[in-house]
Amino acid sequence: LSPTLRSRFRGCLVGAVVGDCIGAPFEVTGVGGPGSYDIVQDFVNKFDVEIDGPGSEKLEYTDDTAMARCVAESLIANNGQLEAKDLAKRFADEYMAHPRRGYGYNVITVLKRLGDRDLSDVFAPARSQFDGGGSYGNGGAMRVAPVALCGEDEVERVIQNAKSSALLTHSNRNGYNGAVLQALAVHQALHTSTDKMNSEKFAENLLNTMREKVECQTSDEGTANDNKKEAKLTTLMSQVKKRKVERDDVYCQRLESLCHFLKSDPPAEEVASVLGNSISAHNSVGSAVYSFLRCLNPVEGLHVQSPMERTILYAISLDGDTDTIASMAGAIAGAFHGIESIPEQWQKLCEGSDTALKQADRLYEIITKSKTER
Ligand code: R7I
Ligand code: MG
Ligand code: MG
Repeated sequence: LSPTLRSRFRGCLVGAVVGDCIGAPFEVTGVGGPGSYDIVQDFVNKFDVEIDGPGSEKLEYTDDTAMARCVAESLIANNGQLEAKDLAKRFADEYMAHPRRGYGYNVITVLKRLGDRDLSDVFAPARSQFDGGGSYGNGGAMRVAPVALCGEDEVERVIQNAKSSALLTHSNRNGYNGAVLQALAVHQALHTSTDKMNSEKFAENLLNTMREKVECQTSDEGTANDNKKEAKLTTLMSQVKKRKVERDDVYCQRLESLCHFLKSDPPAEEVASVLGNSISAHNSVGSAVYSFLRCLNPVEGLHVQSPMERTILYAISLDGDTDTIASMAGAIAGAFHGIESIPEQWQKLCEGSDTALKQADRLYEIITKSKTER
């Protein structure tokens, strides 16, 4: 039985929160190399014992959730529409109120400038990052799930809004296109019924959309020039070193590897090295999508109750940027499996699950209301 749309909305936002909260401690310590399932599993197994004990503390959320909340709150306040100015203000206010949530090292410069009341162009601060090249960190992708929930059945709208929401902090093509891919993955998961799921088709469909509607645009301004320069340099270097050349359509490249991996089922180390486990969007979003798809089926060495739990643990086990990869994977998986798939103990233990639940309901009401009015 497929979960209801409301359940999927809830699963998506709560899934993102639990991925962030459970993944966060490992962003600091690491898990000991990709595929170290035992460490993550031992950590989660302690939840049942500790939650009822005295003095049990919640697992705190990080910047991933703090910013996703702003996106959701802004969409709710604007009846499901993405309003860049409003969102910029919320990002800035949130950062000022709680600066110690583990924000990326460079994005804080942008967040401070977004708080400036005289700022006329809210996209300007992001553009001056990295000598004008813009950030390709995964911060645009990690917070984009609420945008996908408001996409209804319009893929174009998902793409446009994901891009705008990311551009407030990430003007590098790989930065905002990572947000687009993550939003498309959530959107597609949300609208795929469980009995019709075919992981290879799911991935191929994402690849086609990215190829036809997103990475095909060669006239893409922004950092196009920097990218060209960078590409030339990369080609030159690789000719010398005879290494792999990274293509311009890096997300299509990742999705091609992903499609191949769904057939070959490589060890976690290979997944982490090819799809990435770092703080850059092009080396993390693919891993989140893969975690969701791979974990629809059992993973040897990972003993869990459900595909949802498996997804979170698997994503964290890839090591590296654990909170963010698990949060993105959790949003996609939650949009597919629904809220019932997330253990209640996890929800209780993860700070901010309750707010995510409420925001999901508000967004669901806005979306269903606008549908019946049309
Ligand atoms: O992308 P961003 O919001 O960071 C998100 C990450 C998540 O893992 C969170 O959990 C949190 O830990 O941070 O923040 P940015 O500062 O824009 O980007 C993150 C990092 O990516 C930067 O500090 C850089 O190390 C790297 N980076 C770049 N490095 C070189 N050249 C991003 N863009 C570039 C670049 O163009
Ligand atoms: Mg974080
Ligand atoms: Mg992170």
